[in-house]
Amino acid sequence: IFGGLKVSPGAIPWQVSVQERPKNSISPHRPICGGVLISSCWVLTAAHCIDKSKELQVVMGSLSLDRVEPTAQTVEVESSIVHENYRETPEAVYNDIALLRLKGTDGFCANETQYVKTACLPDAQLPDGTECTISGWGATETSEYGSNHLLEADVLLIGQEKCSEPKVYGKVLDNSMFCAGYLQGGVDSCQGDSGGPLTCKENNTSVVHGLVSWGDKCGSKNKPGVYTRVTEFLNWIKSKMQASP
Ligand code: 4AZ
Repeated sequence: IFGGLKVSPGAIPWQVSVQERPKNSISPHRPICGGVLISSCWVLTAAHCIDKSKELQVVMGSLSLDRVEPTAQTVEVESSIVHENYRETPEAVYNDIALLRLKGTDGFCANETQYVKTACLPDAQLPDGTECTISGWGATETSEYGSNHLLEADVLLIGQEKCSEPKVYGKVLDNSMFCAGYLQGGVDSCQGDSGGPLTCKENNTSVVHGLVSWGDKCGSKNKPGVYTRVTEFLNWIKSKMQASP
């Protein structure tokens, strides 16, 4: 996160760290992406975070990545479901969404606490200019390797027309994504934040409208962050969650 502030304990309890290691290895898991807890056993993340050859785990309820906090819950990923139309081109990333099914017994995986809670799914898109919050452990203006402490920043939703202007991203955007941030630059998500939440408050409830997906560098003028548009995938999310035994 560029232009961010340290998150206070319990302020973003749906944020998870998605971590990988080679299958059947004894090496520690390595944080690769963010994710969003949407029910006890399901996490939303970006499709481009998923390497099917790796073992994944999810850490919830922790602000720090360099020590295991007493509030942390670590759960293995049982399976990952990548969107069928996920596609990367040199210009953009399309349908960048995946679901992680956590290991657990009869619908019980994450324990809800002050530090671990689910985010709500949206009903409908919000107007351009709405203020929302992004968070993650990704690269910052001072560290390309990311932050040990979870950071957050406020960003504004940018309309599709504005973000498709030639000086911004041009005609590569589709309805599976939207832009958020500031055209003057400075405040943005970055590498390592991918898959993490963009939430907006509706009636004092945080609703996940976006997942960190891509952008041209980070914090640059006329290059805002691009987020997976969760409202476009509500039927996909619900059908995959129902179909999974
Ligand atoms: C990345 O490389 C990435 N500024 C993620 C987000 C943004 C840029 C790059 C948005 O994963």
